[in-house]
Amino acid sequence: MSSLSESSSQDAPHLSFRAFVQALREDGDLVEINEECDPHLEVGAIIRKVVETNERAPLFNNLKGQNENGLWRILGAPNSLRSDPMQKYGRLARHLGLEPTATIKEILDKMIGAKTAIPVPPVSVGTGPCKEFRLTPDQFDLTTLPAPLLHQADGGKYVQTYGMHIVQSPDGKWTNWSIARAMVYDKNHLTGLVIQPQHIWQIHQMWKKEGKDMPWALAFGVPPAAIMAASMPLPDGLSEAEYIGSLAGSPLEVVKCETSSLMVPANSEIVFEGYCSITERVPEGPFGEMHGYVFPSDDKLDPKYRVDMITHRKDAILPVSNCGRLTDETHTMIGPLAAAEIGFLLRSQGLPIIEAFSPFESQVTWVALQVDTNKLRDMKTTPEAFCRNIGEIVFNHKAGYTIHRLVVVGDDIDIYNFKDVIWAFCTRCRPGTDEYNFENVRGFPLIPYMSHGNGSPTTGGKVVSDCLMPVEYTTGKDWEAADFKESFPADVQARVLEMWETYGYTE
Ligand SMILES: Cc1cc2nc3c(=O)[nH]c(=O)nc-3n(C[C@H](O)[C@H](O)[C@H](O)COP(=O)(O)O)c2cc1C
Ligand SMILES: [Mn+2]
Repeated sequence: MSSLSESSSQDAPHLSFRAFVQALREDGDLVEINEECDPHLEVGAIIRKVVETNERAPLFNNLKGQNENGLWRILGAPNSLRSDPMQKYGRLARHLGLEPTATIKEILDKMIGAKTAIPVPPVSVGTGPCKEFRLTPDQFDLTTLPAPLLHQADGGKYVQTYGMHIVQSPDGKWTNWSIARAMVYDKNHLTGLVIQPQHIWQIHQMWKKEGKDMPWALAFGVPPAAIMAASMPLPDGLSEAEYIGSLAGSPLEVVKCETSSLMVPANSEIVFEGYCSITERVPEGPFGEMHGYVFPSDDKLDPKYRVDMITHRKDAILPVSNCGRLTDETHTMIGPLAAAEIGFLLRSQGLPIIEAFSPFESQVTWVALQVDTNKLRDMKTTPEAFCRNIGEIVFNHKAGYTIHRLVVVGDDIDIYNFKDVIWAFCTRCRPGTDEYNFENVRGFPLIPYMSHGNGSPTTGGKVVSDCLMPVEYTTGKDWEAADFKESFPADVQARVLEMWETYGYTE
């Protein structure tokens, strides 16, 4: 058994949230704020301004309402973008033990690569840093701890925006780790989203059938590799903990909860333990959401969580994602990770999809699919059959839940470059003729045109936009782009580049 603060094999930034914060500090990607900040809107406003300008992540060391053991500090924007174009995805890369210059393709390839690796299950350790302090309900009050009010119209203090829910099927065979938001309800309760078809919802349904409340833990400041997996729509029945072991290259250390048999990452910053009710629902939201809106008059009920125990590290750090307009964790993670899973799904069904990405400019409601057009021609298919097939597969699968438009493009389009994607969409996809609508599939109610639009909030509203030209299905590309790269012979291009500065241009 290791002592509480002894160093372990888990000290790499992608395996320890504390080490991750240190890596951001060393990368010059952290602003430590030692002035007292108010979790009532001030912290939220700072994080919002940070993510809207790709600024460095704020570490709030001194929060109004912090207790004597430093419960808690806040790290804002834990997985947003960097302004340096060479390190745009540096924070995501640090989550996975990659160099901060990694491209988004390298990051997503790493996430996908773990899918075919041999699972490495977590190892159970006797204790860990998350057990330094232990608080029973008479020793904490969630309403006075510094949970942030993130947007002025939010219906509560969203303490849970970047923590990981840990729940298990009643037969103990499936342990799911996932992010879903939750706010403070009263001194020892939370309420949060448990929505179909998410795995936390699926497991909640199983407990409902058993007639028992669902044992639950919520771990904040978990190993960064774990939070990436917790945000990816991995297959039903797959325990994220095993996936992370193969992703990280070593097993993750977990430790038993004080009040249940659930296991939590041993070096978590903070752990809430308790139950999620199968009967009681209380008002939750509204919340400033990932598509960039809050509807102040929204009112709905969501399950109530009871917190029976809090354990935490000294000077614990609560990670906070303040979602809304671009670019925050709900964009850098939800869209790209779903896209990666969608690409994998289509390839596993034999479809010639090279790459998949969700452009941020679509507020991550689109996924662009790059087609290998040589293989497409070998299929001797038609636009309608091909696009209908893609839509049927993706829109009837959980991985496609949040995505409402699939933009199918040829191999001349760089799907990571929105300028390319929107060019193909605007010039190759004829409105009406080249679009295949899906009205009998599950929709994503969080999108404003669903929840507050003209149709059903939960069904339909999805489309496959075919940006392949008809010849790409038959004889191949018959055009040249009217641009520098495709409309000039190589020797002319080379001379122009060579002479560029002599002409009087810089760079
Ligand atoms: C910052 C952040 C916040 C999220 N909030 C929610 C949420 O409130 N509700 C939800 O169902 N999914 C939310 N997600 C998306 C889920 O984590 C994602 O769909 C994941 O695949 C769910 O896990 P599961 O596949 O095990 O069900 C969020 C993701 C991130 C990165
Ligand atoms: Mn899952």
